[in-house]
Amino acid sequence: MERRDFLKYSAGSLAALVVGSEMPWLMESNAYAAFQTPTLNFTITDAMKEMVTHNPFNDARCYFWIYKSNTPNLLPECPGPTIFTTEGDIVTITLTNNLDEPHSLYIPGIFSSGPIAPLATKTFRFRALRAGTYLYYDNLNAPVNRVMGLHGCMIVMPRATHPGHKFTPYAAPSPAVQKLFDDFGTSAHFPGLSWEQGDPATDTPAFRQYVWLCHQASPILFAEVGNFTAGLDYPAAQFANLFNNDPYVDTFNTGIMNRKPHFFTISGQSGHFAHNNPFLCPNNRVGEPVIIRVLNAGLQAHSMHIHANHVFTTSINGVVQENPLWVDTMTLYPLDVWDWTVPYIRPPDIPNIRGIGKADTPLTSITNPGIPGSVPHPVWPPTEELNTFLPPVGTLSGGLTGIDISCQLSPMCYPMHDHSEHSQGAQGGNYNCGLISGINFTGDRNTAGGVTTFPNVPTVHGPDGTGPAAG
Ligand SMILES: [Cu+2]
Repeated sequence: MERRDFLKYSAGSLAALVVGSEMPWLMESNAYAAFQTPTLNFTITDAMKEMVTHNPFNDARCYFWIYKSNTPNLLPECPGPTIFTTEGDIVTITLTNNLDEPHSLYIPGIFSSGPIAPLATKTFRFRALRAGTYLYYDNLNAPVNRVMGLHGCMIVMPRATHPGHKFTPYAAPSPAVQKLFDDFGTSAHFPGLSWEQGDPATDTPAFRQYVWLCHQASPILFAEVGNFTAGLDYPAAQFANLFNNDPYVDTFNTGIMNRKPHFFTISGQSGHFAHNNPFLCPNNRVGEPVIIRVLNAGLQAHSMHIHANHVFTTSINGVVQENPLWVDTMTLYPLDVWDWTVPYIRPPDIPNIRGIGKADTPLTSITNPGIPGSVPHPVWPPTEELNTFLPPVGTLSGGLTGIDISCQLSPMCYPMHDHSEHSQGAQGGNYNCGLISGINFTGDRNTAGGVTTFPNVPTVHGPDGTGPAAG
């Protein structure tokens, strides 16, 4: 089989397809690179993907099976594209199987293609029955086909509105969930915008939402599956056992690597490429609540710990919660699907030089003494970070180039990481190579100076055009 593509890094699987009726809730949001398409047209095929380095010098590749959208301009990725549709819409989908064994597309509670034979093409229609978050995947030879990469996220937005109430992600929200969304932007503890509200003045989209689709990838086992006898399914029990239990081998002395996952991804990216990616990692101000759709397409659990804000778990596996848990850590089992609603309240543990949790006191910047414009200011809104550079502006790298290596501490970045520590080092690498993302705070829309104006930020750039000029 010699048709495998090499996947190009495409800004982190933000690629989204909008299918069905017009959806102004999405179209007015410039945060999503969404392609409107009347029908879905997927080819089930294979691909090689660069996993963590994104450079040609020490690349780290993995073989995948993927749902490749045939929509022009949409780069193929693993996971498959995020599908947006609206409750009640009828979706037409054409599936072509380019692999050597039967494959399928399955959406729990909504659609099942059944087996599609090698080189066959079939067209189906289904109705997006119920608003919510869905994992779509190949349910044949479970869990092999899904874990090999044949999966993606589908979001069904509700059509119904509830007069006198604000918009939620659900057609029939529980009273508690409805109250939560009604409170955004109107109650003392959630000042700012409601979820459905945008603000062009601050480039804030309405209906802010993100997808964290977790997955684990084993380059050794996936290659073994790809090279397995054509027309035969790789034994599923053997796959699951090797994926989770293959014993440790001394890679350094043997040159052999074991068949456990080496890469742990959120929406196809890990480490820096997941954590500092504006399409995966929310960048918002206090007062701009967001939804994060959290899914697990893999075969290992992740204990997702989010910093800065506790989040409301408004839906678990399709069930809108009567009493949404307010959590900072929650275990995501294989095939789990949640909605996390992040209130984007002011983080309670803002450090200043008096310690964490101390009352704000106007303070003189001690990190950049002598910097013009460095004036006394509190730590919130985070103008402190915008005006703080570590090391201080003007610090030159030693000897050769003399580049200014100061780095601006903005935005305020809080991690979401996995307390199941196996996912945090990839290939024995450092902590930030694994399954990690986060949420960023770029200001506080309820505080003067926290919305758009940061008068203390130096705007002059250095001679190389990339860093701030000294002084
Ligand atoms: Cu933690």
